[in-house]
Amino acid sequence: MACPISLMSSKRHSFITTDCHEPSTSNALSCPTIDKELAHRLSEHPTLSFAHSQWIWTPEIVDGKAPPGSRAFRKNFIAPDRREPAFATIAFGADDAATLWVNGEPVATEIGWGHARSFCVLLLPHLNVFAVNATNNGNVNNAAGFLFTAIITYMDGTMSSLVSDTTWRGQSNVPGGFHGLSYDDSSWMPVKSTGEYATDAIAIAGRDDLSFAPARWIWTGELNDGRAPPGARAFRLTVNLPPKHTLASATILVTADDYYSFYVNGRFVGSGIQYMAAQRFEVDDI
Ligand SMILES: [Ca+2]
Repeated sequence: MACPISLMSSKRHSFITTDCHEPSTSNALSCPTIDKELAHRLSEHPTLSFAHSQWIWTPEIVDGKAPPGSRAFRKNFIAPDRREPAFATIAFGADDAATLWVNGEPVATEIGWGHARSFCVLLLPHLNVFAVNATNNGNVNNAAGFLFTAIITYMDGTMSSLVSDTTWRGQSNVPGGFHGLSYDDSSWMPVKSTGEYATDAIAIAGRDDLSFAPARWIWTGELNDGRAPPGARAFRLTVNLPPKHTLASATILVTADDYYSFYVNGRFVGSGIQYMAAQRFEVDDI
């Protein structure tokens, strides 16, 4: 699917986004290039996956659990073999939320990790800095992690991958200006990896206005510290349209821990059995 591209700034390190709605089953994003010669050299588009990414957090994490709060992470990327980076295709997620900057420019905030979007960012010729403010929610120690994958495309048309691993550095607070290109992180500690558990199962979509970013996990009032008795529960939402509006169709993303059946106006729409793989439904004639 060809995506219209919008260039947010003419600066070399500007952030580029695509406007199109790609199917959530696709994890290939047609990255833009402002260099026509590079466009001719590219024989394929980067395909993102978390398969080789590791969940990382500051060393305070024990048995996969860390105190609630925000932590800063950085990765200084220097291109190998004197190759000149052109752009990066990036996806990331966090337990529970993260904001990414590249070379001091904000890219996006992702909440959760079940459904990651992909982003394209133009890179600098030499050093490029990826900086993250990741937050673990809650009141007590609980599961925490940051997950990142990127394909770096070089001006010669070659590509390499960059993932979250123990070469990243972390800090147990978030210093002012930590996302800047010139910030000195040499005193920061290497992060701790909690493994690759289930990372390759996470879907990465093209940039899509329909995402779980503004959504919250919900359950009945029985929920206590994220846990609830086993069993089926029913949920309903009534949508009241503004005056003079009629409804024609709906595009829906849905998932559940552990499984669900979904209905619209009494009609069965679909079901899912795995909370890390959301379903997308198009419902017409409603
Ligand atoms: Ca958490």
